This record gives sequence, structure tokens and C-alpha cells, in this order.
Amino acid sequence: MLYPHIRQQDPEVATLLDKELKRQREGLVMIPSENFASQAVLEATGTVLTNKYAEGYPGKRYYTGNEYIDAIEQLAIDRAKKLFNAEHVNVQPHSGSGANMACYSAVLEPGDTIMGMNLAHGGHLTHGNPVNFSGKTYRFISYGVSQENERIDMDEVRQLALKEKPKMILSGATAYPRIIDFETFANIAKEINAYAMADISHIVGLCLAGDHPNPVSSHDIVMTTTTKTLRGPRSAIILSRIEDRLKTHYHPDSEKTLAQLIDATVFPGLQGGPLEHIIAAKAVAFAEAEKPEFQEYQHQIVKNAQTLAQTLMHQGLRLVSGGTDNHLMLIDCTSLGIGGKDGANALAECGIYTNFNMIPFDTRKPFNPSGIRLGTPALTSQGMKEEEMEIIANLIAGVLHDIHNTSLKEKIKTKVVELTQGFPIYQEL
Ligand code: DSN
Repeated sequence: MLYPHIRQQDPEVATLLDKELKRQREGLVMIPSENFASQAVLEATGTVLTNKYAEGYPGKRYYTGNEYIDAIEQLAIDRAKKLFNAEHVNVQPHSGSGANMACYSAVLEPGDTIMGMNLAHGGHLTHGNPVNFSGKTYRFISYGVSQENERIDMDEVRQLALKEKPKMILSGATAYPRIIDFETFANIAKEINAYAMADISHIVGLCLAGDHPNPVSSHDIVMTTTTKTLRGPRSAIILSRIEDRLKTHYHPDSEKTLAQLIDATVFPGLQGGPLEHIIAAKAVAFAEAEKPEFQEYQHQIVKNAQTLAQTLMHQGLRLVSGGTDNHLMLIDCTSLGIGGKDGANALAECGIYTNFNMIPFDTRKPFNPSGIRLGTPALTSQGMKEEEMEIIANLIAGVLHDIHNTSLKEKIKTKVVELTQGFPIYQEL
């Protein structure tokens, strides 16, 4: 029986867990940052490691009894170093936002200038939004996409960098459907003696499989969450060089390496006890990502996104930048005469889960912007391929062209459930 102890002891929680599993099974999870972790990853998160305090790092803990915890954390570190070909890895950050905070504060002072991508053009809250710690602590200068083709213009990024002289250039996005030119970002950072940092949370799996350029060798610091295309637990890691390339410039008195600065900032700088059960789950996910099936999976995510995008456009929907190179796309709802929230809610009524999102140069407000963001990582984990993407794109277009048609939405909901039955998830649960 599923969750026997919770069911016996706490039926209220068990019932909600059952309902959420059913929702995930019978819906189309198309929020591009969501995915289905393997059962092995799920199991690791529910282990006795949650009981243990392990402040510190392997071999240097502030508590006794950490011999097996040390082995697990070291395994996660070694696996991540091998997987990413990284000089140094910190596997302790609890989340992407906290990890970004650690990256900035490891090498910068409050008030320092960072360049990051505008949230409305595809960046992230922690890339300098004024309501977030990032925008409040640092002087963020935003770059965006050009109005003409809705892509990042690297000449403009370079001009802005030369003018503003940031101490860090941050690349990476959460709603950008095109390839990011990490090499040019790194070269610009070198040219102005700034740190090059990339946040690859969304595209990490694609980077590992060669479906997107990988910034690890060209950047000083790379942060990724482990949840999304990596298909691990809800958490994050920081990859970095060992040496601090700019140490004499920014930390003249510091003897610390970049690796030491980052470790000291994560603990004791920002966090206390690490979540060792989650670190074990990360180790499991890193081993899964070494397998050839993982590469095939990433290639299929991209192929599926291509078919989804093409079919949506054939159905008369405008996609930001005219398509996608990666795992996600943004539908511009403007010509449909609806807000993105209206569209995403109508899709959710049919069991198709996407999220409403700002699009570049949006004339609407974030609470009901013009865009719908959707992607293929979770559907691809279920085994869906191009044929299913065409079916799904047609269903989506049908709903978005007629969001108030209740009987149509009911019919589509039934079709969605039927479709998911051919691609069951978590069959052993
Ligand atoms: N919330 C994540 C996303 O949906 O892209 C990023 O943190």
C-alpha cells in the first residue's frame, strides 16, 4: 500500500498525497521547470538521513556520527565533479535562490554591480529583480532581448558591460527559448575583468547531453538546480573553478581560493545543517545522468519541443522569437485577446499544466501577463514523443482559441486523461 504509515497515522495528509499523485498521473505537466524524479531519487529523499545533523563538510563536521553521511556527501561531490567535469562542487545549497545568493556573496560586496538578464525578458527573480534580495543588495544592470528578433544581442551585452563595468556577468534564464552564447559571455567577462557566472538551472540536462553549449569550462561559477532537466530532487549545487582568477583585484587580502570562498559562504555563511537525504538523492540523480539513456532523454526533450512549437505555430499561435532551440517556448496570447493567466487557467481546467509568464516588451502586468510558458521535460520523461506533441499542441490551440467553451474543455480533459493512460508514471507506487 502507498504511504502505509501516513495513511494510518494521518489520513488527512494521505488523502492529499493521493490526490496530487492522481493529478500528476492524469494531467500533462508542461511547466518547463517541473519533471518526474525517478523512484530511486524519491526513495533517497525519504530516508533516515533526514535525522542527522552534519554542519560542516566531509571530514570536518561539527557533530559526531557522520562517517556514513561523509561518505554519501563525498560520493555526491565526486559524482558531480565527474559528470560536469568541474574542478569544485558544493552540493549543500538547499535551493537555487539560496545558491545564487551564495555565489554572489562569495565574491562580491553589497552594492557591487552585476549584469543579469531582465526577468521580463526571461531572467529570474534572483537575477536582480528589485523585489528580491539580489536587486536589493547589489546594483544590478539588466540586459534583455532585442525587440526585433527577441534574442539576446551579444553586441549590446558587450557595450553595456564596457559601459557599466560590472564585477560579475551573470548569464542564464528561466524563460528564454533560444541558445545562450556562454562562450561570448565568458569572453566579455574576461575583457572587463569580471567574474563569469552562469545559472543553468533550466538547461542543465541539455548542457550535459550536448544539446546546448555547456558553460562549465569557460565560467568561474556555475549554479544549477537539480530539479528540472536534471530530474533530481528539489535542490541546487554550485560548480566552480578552484582558483579565484580575480582574487588580487577584489579580495587583495584574502588567501582563500574561489572554492573556499564558495564553501565558506554556503556554510557557515548562509546555511546551517545540510539536507543529507536530499544530497543522497542528488548523488542518485548524478549517477542516473551518467547513463546513455539520460543523453537520449535530453535529445528527445529538444525534438519534442521542436514538434510542439511547430504545431502550435501551424495552429496560428505566435511563439516568442518564432520557436525554440531548447526545452521551452512562450506563447504570446496578445492576438488571442486573452491574458496568459486566462489561457493557462483554461488549460489547467483541462489538466494541461503550463504557467503564465511575462514576454519581452509585455504591455500587461505580471499578474496576468501576455505569455504562457510551456515545455517538454516532464512529458518526455513519461515516454511521449513527436506524435504525442502534435496531438497535445492541437489540444492546446483548441483551448486557447476558445477559453470559455466549457463543453470543449470537458472533452479535452477526457482526451488528456486517455492520453496519459498510455504513459503511466510511478507504476510501482
Ligand atoms: N521557479 C523556477 C521556474 O519555474 O523557472 C525558477 O526558479
